Amino acid sequence: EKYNVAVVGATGAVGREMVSILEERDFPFANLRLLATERSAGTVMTCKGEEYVVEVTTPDSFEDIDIALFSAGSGASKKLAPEAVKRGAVVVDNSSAYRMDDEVPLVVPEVNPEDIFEHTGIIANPNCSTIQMVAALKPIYDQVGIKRLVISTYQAVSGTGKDAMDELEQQSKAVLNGEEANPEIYPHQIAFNVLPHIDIFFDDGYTKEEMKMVNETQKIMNDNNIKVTATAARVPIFNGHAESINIETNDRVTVKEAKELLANTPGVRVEDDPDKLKYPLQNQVTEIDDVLVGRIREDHSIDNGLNLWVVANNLRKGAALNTIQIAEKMIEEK
Ligand code: A2P
Ligand code: 11C
Repeated sequence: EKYNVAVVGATGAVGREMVSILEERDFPFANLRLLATERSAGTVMTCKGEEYVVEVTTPDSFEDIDIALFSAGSGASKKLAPEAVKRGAVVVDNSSAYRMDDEVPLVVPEVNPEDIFEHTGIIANPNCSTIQMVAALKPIYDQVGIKRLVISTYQAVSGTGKDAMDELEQQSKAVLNGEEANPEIYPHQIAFNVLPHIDIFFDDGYTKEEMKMVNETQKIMNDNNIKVTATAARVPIFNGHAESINIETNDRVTVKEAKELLANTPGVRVEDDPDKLKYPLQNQVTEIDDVLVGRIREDHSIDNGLNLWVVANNLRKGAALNTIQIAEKMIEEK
């Protein structure tokens, strides 16, 4: 069977990856509609050897569409996803608009694939930093249980979008030339700097990005007893998120056991050989779809604890790839 597929936000940092991944994985589409705003309408993009002209997104864009992949920000999803559903499409949404909605499954196919089939029109794709974390945690959770997580993230500017990638490039050149950096997308200079600030601040001092890691993790793992606390930082890297994850488990897991569990998990690759200076690196994941895990150590400060360094391509596993894997699972069972 073939499906009519729309990509909303096709010209964005994630949307472009979606179009490449539909081609790479030979997604069974009959027709493909690439959608954005008037800013990029008319842009020609290719997929599986065919050229497609990007169109302005309107409610009628979803006539005859079976699957609509959204990555155009939560404003666009709030406005347009219901229009797509009304016209019979299933929406897989990469924005934060619907993630915590009780009606909407929030899915990482390696963790909770069964939730896909509970959808009522919309399936949400989690935040990038949550996806790579839960993919690595799932085998440990299943084996020994997880009580508490303490996370620090080191997130690339591609998470913000293509304008932020341009800003990092321009500022880096400017600073090296002894010129002013002129922040526009971020509130401070991002080149040669680290900003402990991603998304908006709440009254209690946490950012929305940090709270996504708390709430989304509990929802995906279907366990509100997991305690989670996070600090999310933006680093001057174009693509690839890293995170330090401290895990307090219910029962002890040794380094050897943890390595074996992770090595046998689809979608995860262990990169951990300190003797050979081998550990996950952000500049490694441009061409790698797996979630890389290394620096696996027992936390000697508590009875049952583990430390991990986890790296993944935030535009692919963190966004476009996970979205398409959800769509693949959904149609696979039919
Ligand atoms: P456009 O290129 O026309 O601005 P990024 O996250 O890299 O900034 O990309 C955002 C993507 O979402 C772009 O493809 C952008 O289109 C698209 N987009 C933004 N707002 C809307 C909207 N209201 N409706 C449809 N697409 C949108
Ligand atoms: C970032 N995690 O790196 C964000 C990007 O909730 O989908 C994705 C925001 C979201 O800035």
